[in-house]
This record gives sequence, C-alpha cells and structure tokens, in this order.
Amino acid sequence: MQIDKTNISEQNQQLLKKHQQRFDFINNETDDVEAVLQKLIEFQVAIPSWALGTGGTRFARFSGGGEPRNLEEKIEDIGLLHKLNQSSGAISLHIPWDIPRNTANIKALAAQHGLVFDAMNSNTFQDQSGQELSYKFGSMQHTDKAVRQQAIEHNIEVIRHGEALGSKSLTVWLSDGSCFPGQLNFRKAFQNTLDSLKQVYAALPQDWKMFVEYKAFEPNFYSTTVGDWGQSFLYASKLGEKAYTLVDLGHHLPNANIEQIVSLLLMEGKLGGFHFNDSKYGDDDLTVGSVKPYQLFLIFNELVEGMDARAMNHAGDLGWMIDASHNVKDPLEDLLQSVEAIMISYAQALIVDRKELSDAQQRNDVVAAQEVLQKAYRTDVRAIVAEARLRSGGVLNPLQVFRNLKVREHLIKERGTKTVATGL
Ligand code: PSV
Ligand code: MN
Repeated sequence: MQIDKTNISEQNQQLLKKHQQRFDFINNETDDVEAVLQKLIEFQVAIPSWALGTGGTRFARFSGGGEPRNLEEKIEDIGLLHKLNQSSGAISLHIPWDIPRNTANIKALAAQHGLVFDAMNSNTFQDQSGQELSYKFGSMQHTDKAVRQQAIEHNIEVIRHGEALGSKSLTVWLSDGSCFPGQLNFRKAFQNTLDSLKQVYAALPQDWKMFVEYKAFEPNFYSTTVGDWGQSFLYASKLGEKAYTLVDLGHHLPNANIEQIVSLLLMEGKLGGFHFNDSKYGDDDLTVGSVKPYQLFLIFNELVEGMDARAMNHAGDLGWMIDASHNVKDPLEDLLQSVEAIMISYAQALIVDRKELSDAQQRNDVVAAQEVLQKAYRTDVRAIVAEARLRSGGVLNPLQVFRNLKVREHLIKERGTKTVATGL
C-alpha cells in the first residue's frame, strides 16, 4: 500500500479552510507559535517493531488481519504512519523477534520510507527455541555464570545488529527478579547484574548509549532486580557516562509521581530514553493519553523545563518511543492516536508561561502556579499540531485519512486475514 503526494494534497484540500480558521485563532491567542511549530516539526517518535500486530494480553491474541508478516512489512507499516503524520520517522527493533535477513536491504527500505533505526532492544526475558540455557531464574542476575555469559553475548550480538543498521543505542530491559521471599539474595542479584551490564557496556561503540529500563513488577511479583528509577540510576551511574535510565510510563507502582522522577533524572543528566503508553492499573500498555492525559502533560512540562535548563536538543538528545500493545484497536490507528497525544502534550508544554510559573513558585503562590499550568493544558493546540504536519508534508487529520484511504482493507488484501506479527 502506497500513499502518494496526490492522495495527501487531495485529502488536505477538503479540510484546509476549516484548519486555516482554527490555526489563525490559536496563532493570535498564543505567543511565538512559529517557535512551537519548529520544535514540533523536528520531534520524532520511534515506533516499536513489536507494536504493529494485535496482541498484548497474557490470555489471548485476536489478530485483526493484514498484520505485517516480516520486518520488511513492519517497516512499510511505519512508513505509512510517517507519511501521514511526519512524526514517526524511526523504528525500534527487538532482537531476536526482528533479526534482519539482509541488513543492507532493510537499511535501504527504511531510508526509502524516511525512517532511521532508533534504540535496539535485547530479549533475555524469554527462552528462544534452540537456546542452550534457560532464563527461568533470570538472565544477568543468574546464579550460574554460564547463563549470565549467554545473556551478555546476546546483548553484544544485538549491538552488532544495531551498528550495521545505524542505530546508536541499546535498551536493556531485564525481567530478572524473584517471585517469592527468600528466592534471591538481593545484593548478589544486583552485583551479578551490574557485572553483566559492565561487560555489555564495554562492548558499546564509542558513540552509543545504553538505556537501563526499570519496571516495578511483572513477570516477577516479589522483587525485580531493576525495579525502580533509583536502582536503574544506580546501575547507570556505576556503568559510566554512556549509560542512562529509561522511563517507561507503565513501569511504576500506582500513583508514582513520574514527572518528579523525570525532573530529577534530567537534573542529573541521566535520563536517556522514554517509552510512552498509558495505564490504569499496571503495565497496561494502552494508547498514550487515553487514560491520564493531564499526567502526560505534566510529564512533558518537566521534560521541556528540564531539557531547557540543560540546553538540550528536545528532538535528538533523548530517545522517544511508544511502547504499547493493541488488543482491541487497529494497531496502526492506535499508534496514530498515540503519536497525536504525544504531540499535543508536547505542544502544550511548549506554551507554558515559564517566567510566570517560576515567579509564582518563588512567591509560593500556589493558585497562580496551578493557573499557569492549567491554562496551557486547557488550550486546544490541535490546530498547531496539524499545521506542523501540514508544513512537513503530512496530512491534517491522519486518522481520518487512514480510514478514507481504506489502508487496513488494502493491507488485508495484500497480506491476508490470518497473518500474525512477531512480538508479545
Ligand atoms: C517490558 O514490559 C517492556 O516495556 C520492555 O520495554 C520490553 O522491551 C517491551 O516491553 C516489549 O515487551
Ligand atoms: Mn518498555
């Protein structure tokens, strides 16, 4: 399925007049919209290769039809998203789910779709067929050195795949931990994990980063060896300057103040990457902004404030990625909604009156501080986000165009109804 320039301009034509009215209104109401537009145009959110199929629960998987059958088709799917929104210009691969059969061809295909390779993800949370040693009792924390060595070698192999593709970072998420009290010596598990991570770190190319992703629970339910941002920060600090903490929005205990975590990690120069999703209970992996959009805005508010305080480049200095799964929605529609939610929250954070907020904080004027934040949050910035898309060659309303052009129907025709994409 191809979406060409004619499709895009025909679709935009129908909405242009209305859009112009909306954009003119917000442009008059808001300071320096041009600067906001520039930042939105630059901002790209990577799409994970494992989120293009229907999947996600431990109990069942209901394939929606037309799922990508291989890495080439996954790249094509992300290419379609990027054509529509011009904000999904990167793909994040999970190995071994997505080992490229022919690296040069995969690289060329991605480039053809305007995509670059974001962080590479290793997998020592499952046993693969033919794998010599099991990860049942952990990987990098394992009591048996040989298991740890196998996990180290897998991560180094992932780095090598990434180097060939032009990726610049490795995300390590370990499900290591314990299910019952007494099962683990916490200190030994930490030290084994640190030693293993050190060996992977030593294999990083000079210009690479390592992201240490934490998660409070699941699949282990008593302890997790990289269980929270403090532990991740400890590993990252001990590893060195190329190691950072990665925040996945779904990986906290209920009601954790993620915006405060983000602020302090940025202060320490140790926030490296981000996995966006939303949740009500645990690691629900729901569409970004679908359950707690105000929290998303508050997180973006700290991201913008913290990045500006360190003169960081919003688009390039952190790894931005969606990490969601899709049980009942079309995965591509869901991803379009997620990217839109991210762009909206980012735009709202960009229009926060920083001077007024800081003055209110200094005076302890709690009411004024809340007003500043909520003024931005309650501003309808959708026309600014749409204008950014228009200027980058995308469509005004990605979801509507996806449906108008019958993208899913085309994919089903091309690939069939019974295809199942790799992932969880
Ligand atoms: C774990 O829950 C996680 O968030 C990690 O990022 C994994 O790589 C990903 O989900 C895929 O299951
Ligand atoms: Mn994640």
